[in-house]
Amino acid sequence: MGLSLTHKIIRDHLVSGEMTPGAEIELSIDQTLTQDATGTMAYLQFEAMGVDRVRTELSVSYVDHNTLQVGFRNPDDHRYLQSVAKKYGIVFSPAGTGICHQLHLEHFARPGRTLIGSDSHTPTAGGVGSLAMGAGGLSVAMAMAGKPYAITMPKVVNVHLTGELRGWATPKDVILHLLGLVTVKGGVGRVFEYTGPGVATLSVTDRATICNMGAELGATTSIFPSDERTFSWLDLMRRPKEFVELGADADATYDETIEIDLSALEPLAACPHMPDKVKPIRELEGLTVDQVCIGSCTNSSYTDLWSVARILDKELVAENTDLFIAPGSKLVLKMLAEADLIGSFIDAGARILECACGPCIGVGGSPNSGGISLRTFNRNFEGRSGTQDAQVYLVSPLVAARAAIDGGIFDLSEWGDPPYKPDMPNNVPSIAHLFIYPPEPDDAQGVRIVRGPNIVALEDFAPLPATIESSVALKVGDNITTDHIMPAGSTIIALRSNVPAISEYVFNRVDATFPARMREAGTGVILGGENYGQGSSREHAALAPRHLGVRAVVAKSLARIHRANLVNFGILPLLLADKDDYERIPQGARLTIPAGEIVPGGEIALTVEGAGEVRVGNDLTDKELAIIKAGGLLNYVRA
Ligand code: MIC
Ligand code: SF4
Repeated sequence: MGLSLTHKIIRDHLVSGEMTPGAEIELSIDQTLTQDATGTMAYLQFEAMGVDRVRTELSVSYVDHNTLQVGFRNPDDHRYLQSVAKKYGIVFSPAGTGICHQLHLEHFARPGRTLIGSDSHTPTAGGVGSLAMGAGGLSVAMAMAGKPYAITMPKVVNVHLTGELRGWATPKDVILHLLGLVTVKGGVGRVFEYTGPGVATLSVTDRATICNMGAELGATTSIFPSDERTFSWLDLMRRPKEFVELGADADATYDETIEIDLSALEPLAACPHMPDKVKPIRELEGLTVDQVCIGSCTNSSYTDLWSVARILDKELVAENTDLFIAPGSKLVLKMLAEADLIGSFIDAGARILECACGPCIGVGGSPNSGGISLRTFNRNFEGRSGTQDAQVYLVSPLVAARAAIDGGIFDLSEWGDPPYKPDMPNNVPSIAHLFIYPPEPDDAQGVRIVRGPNIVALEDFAPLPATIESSVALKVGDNITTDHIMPAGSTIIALRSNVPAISEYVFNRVDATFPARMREAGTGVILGGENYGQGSSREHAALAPRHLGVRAVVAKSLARIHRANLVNFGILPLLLADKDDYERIPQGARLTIPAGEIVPGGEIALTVEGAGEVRVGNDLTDKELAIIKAGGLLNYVRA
């Protein structure tokens, strides 16, 4: 029986377990990446492991999320990250060089390699056939220490592409279409593997856009085969020797199949406030737009911005609209400059931002009150832009550029022919000299780690008690994101290396009294709906609640990375055996959890004041339960 590409890469990296969907497997990890917002904590944890140098083939530390440097905090973090990279054998990408996923695709991602990154959009590297997954910082630290990465063996979905994109439809619309089809929780426990004749019509950056936003499906990852288009990309990126041809066997079998006819797609938008609230652009005709943002790890490649430059050429951004453009990397910026395309951005009145995440994570570029913002990004969660009542729509760069000139979505029939398909230039310049490579091990010995006052030491967590006497500190609904649990934005994200300080913002936009109430109660339990913890990989969404005393999350279902982060920090992830019981449990109810009775896969009865017994199960492995009992992964490893 033939194998899918996913199965082949997993087979080649399998350390333990069997390739049966649902089984726990451990994979050896070739590459890791971190970014500054999750990196400080990941490296503090790596330091605590006492390993003298990273054991991976390649580890890269990017600074891209928080580059505003309002006050000393971010620059202190950057200095810390740079010194850690130097000491432990990690490549360092300084602030402003670009967004981690775009840079990794250009410079380091390799077909057939495993990659984990402390950022949920790490699957972007699936565009070159790398099996790339988002993970919590502690999991990445473990991989840097040479430990395997544990996941649940996913189902593999064959996304069979036929036809070719036409008109204003772009790769962004492929993934938006899929999101509309399967929703933000439809990808949990699955890898989306793209096959079929339509694959050859997509470039590596097109493929990267699709893999990137596969994160919004809740998927373990997404992957494309490594073919001629991959070779052209690696060749242009001056890495032809890193090419290997890779794909599924002709008779590969899959757990599920989804057919997409690329020729039938039309431009789409994800409407406020969820990436799966997808509608055709034509249904938005008449929408006036206050702001347009072009960039982010989803759509900031040269080809994306080439199209934007063509649309903006000899045009002016509408008076009522603000246009931001953030190229994904300095390589993209340099190519645009060499092709003489930056001029059209300037003349059109665009605001050109640093090559960084910026507005995507609410670090600058927030919309006006109640503003309508069209963004080429991947997430439009309520409040994420930094403006609580803004209405954010996710669209392709083509639609975004057009709307910037028109001041909204108007007169679609007059849009004419789109400037698609752009090509890469024949000669791509290099920015390889901007990465800071670590010295040889002997020369790294004496490197001093720079710790400013914002770098706060890790705290020790107590083991799990046999009985948890607590109460429901907060009851939330379905699809709660990590942006709800631990918001970002320039003020809060600057506190990522300071857990006591950042904990004051847990659930800030849901219930600002949460931290104070937790401090008073000492411990607490969160009651969640479906897909609790979707979105980012930020482990602070587990770590900060743990700091405040959260000992368990009881939910209808949990998102993959967040569930892993809960385990890593010793919080029990419990699943309601009967989802209807959710209605019976009010916020504030006292409850008793007989934690000592929990066995992997088994059920226990919680005693809930006023509701009697409520049965909860779990999908923990023996090892995960042992980690939680120890009070978290660091304690477990130390023991
Ligand atoms: C995001 O897009 O939400 C982030 C910011 O990149 C996060 C990581 C973080 O919170 O630092 C992610 O996607 O994992
Ligand atoms: Fe950065 Fe946004 Fe991509 Fe997250 S989704 S890595 S914040 S650009």
